[in-house]
Amino acid sequence: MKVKKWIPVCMLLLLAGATIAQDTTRPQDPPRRGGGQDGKRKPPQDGMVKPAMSDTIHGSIYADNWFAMYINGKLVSVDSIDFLPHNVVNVDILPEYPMTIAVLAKDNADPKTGCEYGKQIGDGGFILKFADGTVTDAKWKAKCFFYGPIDRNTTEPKVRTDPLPEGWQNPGFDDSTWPNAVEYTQERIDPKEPFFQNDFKNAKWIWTSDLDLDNTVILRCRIDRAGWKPRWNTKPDLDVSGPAPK
Ligand SMILES: [Ca+2]
Ligand SMILES: [Ca+2]
Repeated sequence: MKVKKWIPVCMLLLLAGATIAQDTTRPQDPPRRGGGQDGKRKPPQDGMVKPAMSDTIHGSIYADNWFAMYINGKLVSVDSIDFLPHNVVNVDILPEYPMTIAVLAKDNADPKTGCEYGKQIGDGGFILKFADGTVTDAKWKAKCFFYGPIDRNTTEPKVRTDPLPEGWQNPGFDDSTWPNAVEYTQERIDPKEPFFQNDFKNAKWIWTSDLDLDNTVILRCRIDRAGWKPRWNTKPDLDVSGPAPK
């Protein structure tokens, strides 16, 4: 009976060994060349042209402390670490112009007090660069929706919270009356190590006018490319419009 029990265990171990062996021989991701296997573009099927990796651009984003980014109304990236350590998020983006970028960015702040670590006032900061030349700067729009502690009073802290406006992430949203973003120096933000390991050249640190007390902000920007047309003619059929973060 003991022998019978050992047979399945041995088989499992053999299978596990085979899986591990397969994993160790898995090839590295190929360089970004686009098209089908071996980097060769497949011929169109019935006139269909599909987007390839060679149509995508790289993007790097760093937020103090967290962000959710929408492009043309679709959620494309969420900071995978909400608090610490400060991290850089690198993403592939299939750009379509005009391209409206809308970012919900949050400093680490208690919703009831606006403070962190008990009674401390923390600061925010956001920077982004895409390989098409898109960078954060004072041309972006920025508005605060969670402010505090009011008057920097950390003894009896009070906050002001406004609901996020309907459709804030969509291209058609009217942000014409919003203030422009404020640029901050690298010294003022004091970014941590991952920032220096990524390419943010020409990008500026932005936030609203109060880096300390404006704790939740929306940052928006529209990138135009006159005459741009997609190389592909296929459109997604799936629905990825889910509930937006608050
Ligand atoms: Ca703060
Ligand atoms: Ca912070």
